Amino acid sequence: QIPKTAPAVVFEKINGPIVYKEDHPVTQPQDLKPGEVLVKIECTGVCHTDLHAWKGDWPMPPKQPLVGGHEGAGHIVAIADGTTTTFKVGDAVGIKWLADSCLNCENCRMGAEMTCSLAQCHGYTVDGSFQRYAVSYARHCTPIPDGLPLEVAAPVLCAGVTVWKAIKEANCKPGDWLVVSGAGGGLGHLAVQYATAIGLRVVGIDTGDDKKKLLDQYGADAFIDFKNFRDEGALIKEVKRVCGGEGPHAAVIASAGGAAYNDALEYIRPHGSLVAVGLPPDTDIKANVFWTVFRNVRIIGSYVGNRQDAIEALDFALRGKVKPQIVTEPLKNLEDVYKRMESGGIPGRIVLKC
Ligand code: 8ID
Ligand code: ZN
Repeated sequence: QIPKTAPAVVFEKINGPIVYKEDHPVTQPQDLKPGEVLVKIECTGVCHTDLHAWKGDWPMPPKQPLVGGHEGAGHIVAIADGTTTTFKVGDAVGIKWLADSCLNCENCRMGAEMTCSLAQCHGYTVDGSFQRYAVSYARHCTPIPDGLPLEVAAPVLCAGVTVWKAIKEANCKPGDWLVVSGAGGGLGHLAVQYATAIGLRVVGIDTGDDKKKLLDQYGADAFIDFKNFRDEGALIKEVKRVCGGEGPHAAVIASAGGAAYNDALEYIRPHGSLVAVGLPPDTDIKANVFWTVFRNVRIIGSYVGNRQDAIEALDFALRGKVKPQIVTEPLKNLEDVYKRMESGGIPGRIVLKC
C-alpha cells in the first residue's frame, strides 16, 4: 500500500525554482538499507534554516537537488530488513535536523551527536520532510508521545529542541534574567516559553505588534521592539533598564538577522552568557578581548540538540508547558511561506500538511 510516487517540494539548485510535485518517487521498503525507516510524514514545520539552505547562505552548500524540511512528524510505515530497533511499523515519530550520526565516536559518546563527523542532516545532506514519504534512520528518529498532536510536535523537533538546549547552555537558575532575541519567530517564541517554564525572567526582543501580542501570552516580563531603539547604544540601555539595571544573566540570540548579535555582548551582565543560535550569513561576533576578560563573559555556540534533548523538549509540549503557535497550510505553499519568512512576517511557526 506504499505508493510509487507522492507529493514533495524539490529544488534542483540553490536559489532555483521551488517545485511542488505530485509524483515524486517514493523509496520502496525493499530498497531501504539496514538502519533506515520509511516515515509517512503527516506534517512538517518550516524552519528559517530551510530558507537559508535554499538561498545557499552558509559555508557548506546543501545536497542538490534537495527536498528540504527537518521538523517532520508522522508514522513509520516500513523498517529496513536487518535493522535493530524498538520502533514498530505504525509508531509516531519525528524526523529532526540530525538525521543520523555514528553513535560511536567521542562526540556521540558524550551526547554531542550534532558534531559527529559522520552526522547527516535532514533537509540538507539528505532529503527531509517536505514530502509525504521520507527515508530516515531508526536510531535517530524521535518517539512522539501518545496524546501530543503531530502538528504540535512538528515545531518542537527543531525549534523546540534547539532552544531548550540553548537555554540549558545558558546555565541560568530560576529568577535569573534571560533575553531572547528574535523572540517572535519560530525558535524565539518557544524559547520564551521554555524559559518561563523553568522560572527564568524573560525579556523578548523582536519587532511588530503581532509578535508583541503573541509574547504577551507567555508571561514574559517585557517585550522590546528593536525598531524603536535604533540610536547607537539605545537598545543596550533599554535592555539593562528592564532587567533591573544590570542587564540579563544570559541572552539566547535566535534571530535570523545579524544585527541582533551586535549589542548582546554589551547588555549581558558580568559573568553572563551569549548563546549564539541564529545563523545569519557572513556574520562575525566582535568581542573586544579586554572587556571579554574584564567582564568575564562567555560566548557559547549552540547547535540543535541530541536525542535526549528532543525527548525532553517534546515532554514540555505534552504537559502543556510549551504551546507552539502554529498556522497550518498545504505543502504546496512552501515557496510563499519562504517569502513571508524573509520579510519577518511570521509570528511563531507555519506547519505544512503533507
Ligand atoms: O541549531 C541551531 N543553532 C539552529 C537551529 C534552528 C534554527 C539555528 N537556527 C537558526 C535559523 O537558521 C535562523 O537563522 O535560527 C534562526 C532563527 O530561525 P527561526 O526561528 O526559524 O526564524 P524565524 O521564524 O524567521 O524568526 C526569526 C526572528 O528574528 C527576528 C525576526 O523578526 C523573526 O521574528 N529578528 C530579525 I530577522 N532581526 C532581529 C533583530 N535585530 C530580530 N529580532 C531581534 N533583533
Ligand atoms: Zn531548524
